[in-house]
Amino acid sequence: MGRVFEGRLMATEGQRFAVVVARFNEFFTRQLLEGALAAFRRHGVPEDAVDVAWVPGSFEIPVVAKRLASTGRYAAVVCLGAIIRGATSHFDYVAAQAAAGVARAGLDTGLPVIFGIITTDDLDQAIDRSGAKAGNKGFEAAVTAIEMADLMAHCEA
Ligand code: INI
Repeated sequence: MGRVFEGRLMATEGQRFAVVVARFNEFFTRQLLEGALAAFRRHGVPEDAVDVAWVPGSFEIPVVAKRLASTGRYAAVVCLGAIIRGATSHFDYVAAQAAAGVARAGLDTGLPVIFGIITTDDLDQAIDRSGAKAGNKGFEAAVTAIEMADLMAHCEA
């Protein structure tokens, strides 16, 4: 076997992270943000090494994520939002563009841009994913950011 690249779940000293969080459905996104900040804290990232940008809705996340990813200041960018299905097809447009935009922000900048946007059929599913039965997707997204940041640093060496 050749080399194996694997990211560790501990942040390296000096690494900074950015979080882009949507205000829409803030009841849930605040919980996701709390989860993400707890994950950073518990994996050795000092509080002042995490910058947070609030945007109006999940549709606006990608452009800000790309801007922050382009600064060269961060090891990874975490995107947090809550898109909850309603009576119209609006959900599908917002969810599709948010997902595609987050992926593009990562590919365009070469930085890990993590998809921590929950997309749910109803409020119950949103509750489950923002700190109840199914955990906290914000926490998971921050852990993914730490792992990806470390992996990318190893892939360069
Ligand atoms: N934005 C969300 O983050 N979640 C939603 O569930 C949502 N719905 O359902 O409408 C939502 N819409 C707003 C959207 O993200 C933009 O802010 C708006 O369209 C202006 O561009």
